Parts: sequence; structure tokens; C-alpha cells
Amino acid sequence: MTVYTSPYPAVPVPDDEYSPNAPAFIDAASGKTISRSEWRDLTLSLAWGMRHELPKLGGVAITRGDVVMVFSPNSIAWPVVLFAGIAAGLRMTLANSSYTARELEHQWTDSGAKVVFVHPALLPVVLEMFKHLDVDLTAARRKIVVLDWPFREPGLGDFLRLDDLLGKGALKDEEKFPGELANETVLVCYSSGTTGKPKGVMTTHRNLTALMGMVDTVYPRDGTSQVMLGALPFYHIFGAIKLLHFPFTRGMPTVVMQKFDPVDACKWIEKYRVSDMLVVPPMCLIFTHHPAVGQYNLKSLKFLLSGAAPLGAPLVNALAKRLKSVGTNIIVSQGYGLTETSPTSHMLPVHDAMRKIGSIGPLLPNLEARLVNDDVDDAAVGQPGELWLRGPSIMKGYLNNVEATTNAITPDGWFKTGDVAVIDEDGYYAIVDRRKELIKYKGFQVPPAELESVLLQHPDIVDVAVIGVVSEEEATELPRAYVVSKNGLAPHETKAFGESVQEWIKPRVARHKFLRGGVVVVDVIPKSAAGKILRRELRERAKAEGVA
Ligand code: 4UU
Repeated sequence: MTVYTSPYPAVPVPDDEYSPNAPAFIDAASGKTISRSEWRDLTLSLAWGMRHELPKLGGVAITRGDVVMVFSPNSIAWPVVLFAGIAAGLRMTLANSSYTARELEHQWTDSGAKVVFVHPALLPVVLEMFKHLDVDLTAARRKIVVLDWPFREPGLGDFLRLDDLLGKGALKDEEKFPGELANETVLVCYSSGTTGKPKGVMTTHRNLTALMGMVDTVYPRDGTSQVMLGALPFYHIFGAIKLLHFPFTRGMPTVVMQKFDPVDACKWIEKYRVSDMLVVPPMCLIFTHHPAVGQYNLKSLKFLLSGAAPLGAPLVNALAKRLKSVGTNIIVSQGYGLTETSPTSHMLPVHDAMRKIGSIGPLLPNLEARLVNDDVDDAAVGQPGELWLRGPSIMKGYLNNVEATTNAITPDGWFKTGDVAVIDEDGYYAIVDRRKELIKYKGFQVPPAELESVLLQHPDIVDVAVIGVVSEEEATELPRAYVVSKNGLAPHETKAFGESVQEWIKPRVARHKFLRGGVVVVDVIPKSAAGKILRRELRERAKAEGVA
């Protein structure tokens, strides 16, 4: 008898994992679990509540196409709210949970959001925002739903609560996005793109369904992926898609951490036998030396996927060595993407992860790429060029911002990433530089233009430019400001002034935008004839100052 076998490795038969009773989301700290079918029921119930119960309870009425904001650290309420909103035909805008009231106000106003679903701990920030906007408390109450589910919080007064919207009905029709409707926007995450302030990225239903299949082709298929650790924030596209959407398509539960902490992460890896973890490079760095790695049983851990910032070969090697020394059989891979690409466009396949260290892998299926030089022409073979991407996972455009959309996407559909890449002889890409203004602090976007406009409100600052400098110790970039002071300062006064500016900005911006790279007083900001800041010159200067 001759038996021919498939050249592909065996894949698990989905029956077990995809059972309706299998866990979909687990709250790490309490163990509270939502099964796949409970998730569906809760989602359709809340979708009904959003569309039909909210006005009856005194909230504003929301209808298909309206923008609704989620402002919360990670919790198991997140997947329910997000998917309910999508099912209800709403556009969900996800706000960074460390935002100040002013930062939130930009996103609220720019997106035209009608209602905010807010974690109880962040309610004061929302109330402060409404105060700035001259919305009185009675009117504000109509726009606020407090996420006190599944855990009740006492002392919230008479705000609307998530619980009030649940259990009153179930949405039946709205959740379908057939035909043309697939191009409706479902997510509006914020990104500064290549320049300026954060803009709303219109991610469509079709963008997301396309992306699920694209990622599926490169994600481990050998049965090792069983449980995902949800340590990255859900409001960032990396977490929203790769922790809340993708694991579900593989029958993998996500263990939800309110925020990343290395000891807790190790504890939950042991307790929940976590196999997969999505990380950013600074988290990799922590795991290379943190004692908790040796104190818990991490043997279940099989696959780490880093993204959102460059992951270099030395760090991958150090991390793999450490994790192997505690008995794991770990593979460290890297993905690349942008909010505008929904997000993943590149990922190192498992079998190549440890062979092609430092690379972001080949282009995912369904995408086309170009590398473009300064003359907007193809870069020569083997030479670096700006990465342009085209395909079904590219955003529809920036919300209410035709100019930014036109600058970002060419008439024939090429999206300009602002990142500079090279392709090797195997078709694997590496990111070698960034052409856009963006700074990344631990994977979070820090738009220089935004910090510059805040700094210009300082009474003693007349001009400013912000750049990113690299910190090897923390595996990240740090925002560094060059400022021109209104009062000519004596050399011995500049250091103290710089430090006072670092303190001054703290109550005004989210933590990831603090000027950790320092503040330097200069006589003049280098600018082109057209008045554009010459950031390259400042980067050279920072190098000369010994910090880049
Ligand atoms: C060098 O950070 C993101 C998305 C990250 C992501 C998502 C899914 C990574 C892997 C994955 O599977 O989005 P944004 O919009 O916050 O920031 C986008 C920018 C890019 O333009 C690039 O400059 O973040 C930087 N970036 C990277 N840089 C993202 N990933 C990488 C990377 N190497 N691997």
C-alpha cells in the first residue's frame, strides 16, 4: 500500500478550540472568562442597547455611521464594546487611555464622536474635557456610558452604565456588511501619518476581513498557538487587531492584562499556560534581565511577535538565549505595519524567524509594494527606498481630511508609509530609516508637531523643534526638544531652564510624550527657506551632543 502525505505539517482540527463553550477572553487578575458564545450574545445584546436603549435611558441617540469613542485601559469589556459597536454599524474611535483631557478633546472633536464608553477610573478626564468644551454636566451625562461591567464600581453617581444597555434585546440585522457596505468605516484609530497632528484613520470592515486572512497565512499553524497574552493596549491598532480580532479566528483565548507588568506577565504565562505573546521591543529588553523570568514556569511560551518599532538582532539573540535558559522552546518573530495598513503588512514566518533575525519578513499576500527614491522613481535594485503599499488592507483615508488623504495615497492607490526599507535577495524586507516626522516611544506614536504646538504655549519659548533620539538602554526612541528662549539665557541658566520645561510639559501631555530625551536651549531652529524645520540637521546635532 502506498500512502502519500501532504507536504504541509499537520494542523489541528478545529472542533475543540472552536466550541461555543471555549474561552474567548479571560480577565487575567480575576480569572473571569467570557466564552465564544457568551461573547456573541453579549455583543449582539449591547449592539441592541446602543441602537435602541440608549435614548430611552436619557442618552443621546446613535445610529449607523455615528462615531463612538472607547476610552479605557484593557479590560474584558473591550471586546464586547468594540464588536457591539461594529455590529451596530457604528464607527469606533479608540483613545489612548493615558491621554490628558486636552489630547482627548482633539480626538473627540476631530472624530465628531457622539458618545464615549469610559472606564470608571478615567471618568474625571472625560468630565474635564467636557468642561473645556463648555458642555454642562447634564448634557455630558447623555454622552457618557461608564464601563463598570463586568465588575461593579460603587460611587459612580447616576451616570449611564454598560449594564443598563445589556439584556434588553439582541440586534438581528445590522451586523451584516454585505457588498458595498464592506467599505464602511468601522474603526477610527488616530495616527499622525507622515506629518502634523493625529488624524483619524478610516479602517473599513473589508480592510479587517482581508487582514485576518493575510495574517493567517504566516501565523504559526503547527498547533503550538493555544493561548494569547493580551499585554499590549487595545486602543492601539496592534492590540485592537492582533489581540481582539485575530486570536478569535484561531480559537485562541486572549488573557487580558489591564496593563503590562513583567512580574504579572510571567505569573499569567504560568497560570494560563500562555503560548503566544505580542510585544514591543522594550518589553523584549525587560525579559532579557528581569528576575521574574527565572521565578515562574514559562515553558508553555512558544511564540513572541514583536512590532511597532525596530527589533534588532542583538536583542532577539539575547531574549531567545534568556528564555531558552529557563526551558522554553521560544521563537521570536517580528511584524511590521501601520495604523493605516490595518495594521500588518509584513511578518517573519515562523520557520524563518530565527534565520532572518532583524528582518520584518516578506510582503503578506494580497499586497503590492514599491521602493521609491527621492525622485519619486523606483530605487535601484538592492537600494533603500520609501516603502509604498497597495492592497485590500490599506485604509480608506483620513477622516474629514481630504488633503492629508491625497498626500498619503496616490491616485492609483499607493499608500506612502514614510518608512525607508530594503529588500534582500530572498524578498525579505528590513526597515532602515524613517523619512517622516514620527517619533516612537516604546511603540507609541509621538507626533513632533503636536509636542511643538504644546511647547509654543510656554510663556518663555518662542520657537521649538522636537526630534527623536535613540536610547539603547531602553530599546526605544526618546523625544528631545530644541527650544529658543524668549529671554536670552546665560550659558549657566540653560540647563535649569531645560529641566523646568521637562517638568512643565508633564501635566499637559500623556506620559509617552514626556521629553525624556532632554530639552536643549538653542539660539535658532534650523529651517529651510520655506520655513520647514530641518530635522536632519538637528539629528546630526544630537549625534554630536552624544545622544543619537
Ligand atoms: C520598525 O506601530 C504600529 C503597528 C505595528 C504593528 C502592527 C502589527 C506591528 C506588527 C504587527 O503585526 O502602527 P503605528 O501607526 O503606531 O506606527 C507605524 C510606524 C511605522 O510607520 C514604522 O515607522 O511604526 C514603525 N514600525 C516599525 N519600525 C512599526 N513596526 C515596525 C518594525 N520595525 N517592525
